[in-house]
Amino acid sequence: MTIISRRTLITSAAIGAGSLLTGCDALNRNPDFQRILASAETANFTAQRALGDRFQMASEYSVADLSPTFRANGTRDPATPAYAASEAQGFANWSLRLFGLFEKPQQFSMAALQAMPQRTQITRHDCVEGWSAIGQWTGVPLKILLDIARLQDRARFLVFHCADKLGDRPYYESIDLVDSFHPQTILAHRLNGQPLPVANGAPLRLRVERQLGYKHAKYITGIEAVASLAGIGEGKGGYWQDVANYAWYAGI
Ligand SMILES: Nc1nc2c(c(=O)[nH]1)N[C@H]1C(S)=C(S)[C@@H](COP(=O)(O)O)O[C@H]1N2
Ligand SMILES: [Mo]
Repeated sequence: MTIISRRTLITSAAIGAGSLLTGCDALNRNPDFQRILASAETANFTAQRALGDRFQMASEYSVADLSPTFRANGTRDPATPAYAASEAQGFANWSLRLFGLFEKPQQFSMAALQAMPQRTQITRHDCVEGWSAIGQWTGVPLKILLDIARLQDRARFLVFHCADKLGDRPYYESIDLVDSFHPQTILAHRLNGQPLPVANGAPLRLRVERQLGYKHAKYITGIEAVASLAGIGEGKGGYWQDVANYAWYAGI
């Protein structure tokens, strides 16, 4: 659904980015910026908020605000033979594959991801089931990986493929390029200063801080760049969208 023109989008994004976003100059200089705007145009968020708002930062908290324990939800252990074998090795053999519409598809080991620049952020996680928790996450900003792999011109969404299945269906999620390049969107491998627990998505999970809990894919094995979500799962962009009609855009 598009209720505003491309010109309005670009203008409001430039205003939003210019006035609100830390690192906005970097985004404006980013060669992907036009693609980012185009992906937002197809997103079903325009009725809820202006594009400029989407570039704002989520609130960050202090160590004193941390929840005593960070609850786990959904899959707490993928428990497949392959996952168990990797867990037994401390996930030393885990690899993250970037495939689909990339100029230079990539495969990263956990060691390679951990050697990259990291971001640590204390944020509040909001689950639609009615609970919240504040946790400290450390990981590599997704933008760093996208700058290495380079999106092809047609890419509009990133699909996160996960190691767990609910019943016979693999969990998956997707985001547009506004969230993909957002400074707080990271692939986290640490929670509260410790290696990410299995229950919370070890060894690698998405933090996409302007979105509800179910968008934060755990146990990530691959990131696929696509032009459309139509060919993935049943085409609604995520596990819960396909099975229970959850909204694809879950901005908070
Ligand atoms: N792979 C995978 N990712 C997932 C889920 C899941 O079941 N499998 N559940 C989602 C939901 S509904 C929430 S609220 C969060 C829970 O993250 P947590 O277990 O760290 O609390 O993960 C999300 N990501
Ligand atoms: Mo959730």
